[in-house]
Parts: sequence; C-alpha cells; structure tokens
Amino acid sequence: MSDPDPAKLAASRAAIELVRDGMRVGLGTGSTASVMVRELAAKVQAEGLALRCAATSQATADLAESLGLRIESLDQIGWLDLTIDGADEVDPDLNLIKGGGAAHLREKIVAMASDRMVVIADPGKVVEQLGAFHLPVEALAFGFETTRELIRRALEDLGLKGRPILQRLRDGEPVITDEGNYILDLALEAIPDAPALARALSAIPGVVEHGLFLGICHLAIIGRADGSVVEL
Ligand code: ABF
Repeated sequence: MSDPDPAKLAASRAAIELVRDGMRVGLGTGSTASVMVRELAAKVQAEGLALRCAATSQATADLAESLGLRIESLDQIGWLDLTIDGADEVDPDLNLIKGGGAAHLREKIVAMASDRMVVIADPGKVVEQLGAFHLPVEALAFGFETTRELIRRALEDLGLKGRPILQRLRDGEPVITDEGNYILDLALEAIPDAPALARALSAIPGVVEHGLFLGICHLAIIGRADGSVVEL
C-alpha cells in the first residue's frame, strides 16, 4: 500500500489516542477511516490491547479482519464507547454530511450506539454551511421512482434547488448498499435549514436514511498536511 495521506494520518493518529484497553470501538468507512483502521490495528498489536470492534461496512470489516482486529456485530457488543469515522462535510457546530461512500445507514446506527462519535477529516471537509457535497439518501428499491418524486416535491416545498440523482457505478449499474438499497444523491448547493430537510426526508416512507448527521458528532479532529491537528 502507498504511503497514506499525511492529513488523514495525522487525524487518525490523534483519534486513536482516545482508544483505551478494553474499549468497545466503532470503525468507520472510507479512505480516512481505512487509514485509522490500519493505525489502530498496529496500536492494538504493539500495546496488546483487548478491544471489541464493530464495523460500519462490509469493506471496513474485511479490512479490519485482514489486519487482525476481531469484528463482532453491533448487537453482540450492544453499546460502544467510541466510534471513529470520516465525513464528507463538517460544519462549525459538528453537523455532518456523510454517505459519499454509500455506508451512512450503518454509520448512523453505529454512531448513535456510541457514547462518543469522533470524526476524522482533512481541512477540505470543513465548511461554513452544509450542502456543497451531494447529500446521499438511501432509498428502498420498492417504489423507488415514487420515493424519488416525493423527495423532489419535498425539496421544492423547502425552496431547495436540486434533484435526486440515482448514484451509479462506472459501468452504469446503480450502487447497491450493504443493505441492498439504492442511493439518491441530492445536489443542493447549500442547505440553509438542515433540521427541516432532515425531518422532511425522514417523513418519506421509502427513505431508509439520509446522510445528514445532526447533533451526533462529539468531536472532529482535522488533520493537516504538516502532521498537526486541530479539534472542532
Ligand atoms: C465515510 O466515508 C462516509 O460517511 C463519507 O461519505 C466518506 C468519507 O470518505 P473519505 O474519508 O474517503 O473522504 O466516512
């Protein structure tokens, strides 16, 4: 594997300093979380820590297990002390957009099952207002076009620009999540009232989960290319 991005490495190293022997830890998804999982596996081995870990995606579970971390289901562990995950956007109040990696459903469940949810990111993820990044919405395949239309109408009611676009792989096939659902990306440019949008999306029956994480994150560790970090 090539050398990890220094900003992601700095954030990851600072975050795993929070991990103590015996902790129950949620492992995030994405390239930043992958760097953290590698660092955590090295720490566990070097310090002989006993951890119980739950993963937010099959990809993360596979990576963690390949590095010697034992993954259990969230229900086996029950509750977590700490979850460390990436994000697509972080605002000054620690509200997030997540789900660019199509894993936000499991990520949100794991985050909300944690005493502490810590985001690791590089400075490019820090924004004044959420919304430049496309907001992912996981939707059931059943009645998918109805769900898309209901989302479109909800956006219109809220005066938001943008339309729901089915997320596709390079070969044109729809992205299918770990739970077998589709992802709709909402290209909104800006989200002036994130709680109102979150409520409207959650009220649509075919919406399984959206990527707005409001009031869930406790700490964001922003790594910089020079190896330093800032905390939000
Ligand atoms: C997960 O991975 C997601 O919720 C977010 O979409 C993405 C961030 O990925 P990366 O660290 O690769 O930018 O944390």
